[in-house]
Amino acid sequence: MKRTPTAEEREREAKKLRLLEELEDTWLPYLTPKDDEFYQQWQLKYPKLILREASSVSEELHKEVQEAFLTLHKHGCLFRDLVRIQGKDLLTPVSRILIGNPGCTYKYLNTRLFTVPWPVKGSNIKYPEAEIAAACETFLKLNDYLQIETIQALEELAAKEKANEDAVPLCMSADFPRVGMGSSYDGQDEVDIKSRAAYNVTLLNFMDPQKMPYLKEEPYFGMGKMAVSWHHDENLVDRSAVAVYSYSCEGMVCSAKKQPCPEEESDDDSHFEGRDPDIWHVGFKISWDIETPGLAIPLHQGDCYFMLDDLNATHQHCVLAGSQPRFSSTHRVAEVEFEWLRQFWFQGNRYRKCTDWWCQPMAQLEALWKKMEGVTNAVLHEVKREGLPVEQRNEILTAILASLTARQNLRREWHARCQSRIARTLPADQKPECRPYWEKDDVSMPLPFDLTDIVSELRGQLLEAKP
Ligand code: DGR
Ligand code: NI
Repeated sequence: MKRTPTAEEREREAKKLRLLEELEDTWLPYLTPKDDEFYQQWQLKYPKLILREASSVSEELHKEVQEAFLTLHKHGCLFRDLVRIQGKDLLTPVSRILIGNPGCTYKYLNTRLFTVPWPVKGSNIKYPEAEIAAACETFLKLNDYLQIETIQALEELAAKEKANEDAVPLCMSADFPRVGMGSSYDGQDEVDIKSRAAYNVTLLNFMDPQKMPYLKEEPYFGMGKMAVSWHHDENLVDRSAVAVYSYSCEGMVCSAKKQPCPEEESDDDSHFEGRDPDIWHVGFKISWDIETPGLAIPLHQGDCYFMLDDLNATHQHCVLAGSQPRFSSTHRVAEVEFEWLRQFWFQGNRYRKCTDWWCQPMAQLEALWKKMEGVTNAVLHEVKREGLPVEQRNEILTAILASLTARQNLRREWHARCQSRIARTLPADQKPECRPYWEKDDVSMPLPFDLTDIVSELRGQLLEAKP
């Protein structure tokens, strides 16, 4: 079932189309390290994007992390997600797993992932396999390392910004003590830096391009095949950083492909080579900007990049596929939110493979939810009670109608998501389960799953009562 796009979504889509129209059939310019202006543009327009090449990370950590990726892959812990983008159900070409603090979740593209817990101090997590336990511990170790690197990078950025601020001519600021202008002395900066680097989850990604022949072409710059289209990361703590460890399995690239083609060389724009399609890259652009060139940053085995401060809000990024398989570990400060039960069961039984951590919390949550059904039922009885003053009845009716309507809409949307054609193609252990769900004749449930009749009855009562 198709959801009607919101006004905001329609406007965004129209704006995107206008941008694409403006381009007609020319590409926008983008830069790679082969271009002379590359580093200058990076420093000028993308200063909050940081790259730490593989050589800056210890060989031991590389080895451990890369083994951990392969272990999780071997145990079948990564899954393609059945996400929902602008009302469409899509299976991502990238497989993923979320690892992080026990009880944490991360929602992206309308899909909430639940952490396979990593063994934080004081926890006592059980794993079905010693190898999976070791892998989770490794990603916690990588998390600690990337957190330290992020704090250092944020401190350098703050120092750089401070230096720029101090370079502002004194006449513009002499009368004003510098308070509330970013350069405070109360240690708030330090607190902000720490909290914006306090990664609580990592979202692991994997894709083998040779097994994914239908990748989209990058539409604005002609950067080639994308594993992940242009986007902002969602549901992160405001201005928090994202740190990425990139593990592309290089070293098997066919060198015969590297012969230049003579005809193409004689072309007018032969000086513009573009990015190497065998190498994985991360692409960056400024949102709604077609003046500033985009960047394609090559990512070799073990390279790390960091998105600091508001970079994720002001810029979009995409992942450009190379020719070899690639893993990445993307460390984030996920926001805490709700909406868990349906999200969890929608993902079938995939979590069982790596952890049983969520069994008990989900059972508990479902029991509480069931109590809530009982309470909803009690409220509906109260509205019908004889002798209830009209004002009071209307007050209750108005208060519950909105939430019951929302509840009904969400139930319908999730029921449809579970029934989608693409959902039916998934293997048994990943098949979406619509839960909670119950049939009309289920005597253990006080109210029906489908609230359509109840909602329209309440609407009628409210109209009736209004003069
Ligand atoms: O280098 C990488 O593998 C980058 C991965 C990446 O950009 N992930 N982004 C997300 O997972 C994402 C997508 C949409 C909304 N929120 C997060
Ligand atoms: Ni992203």
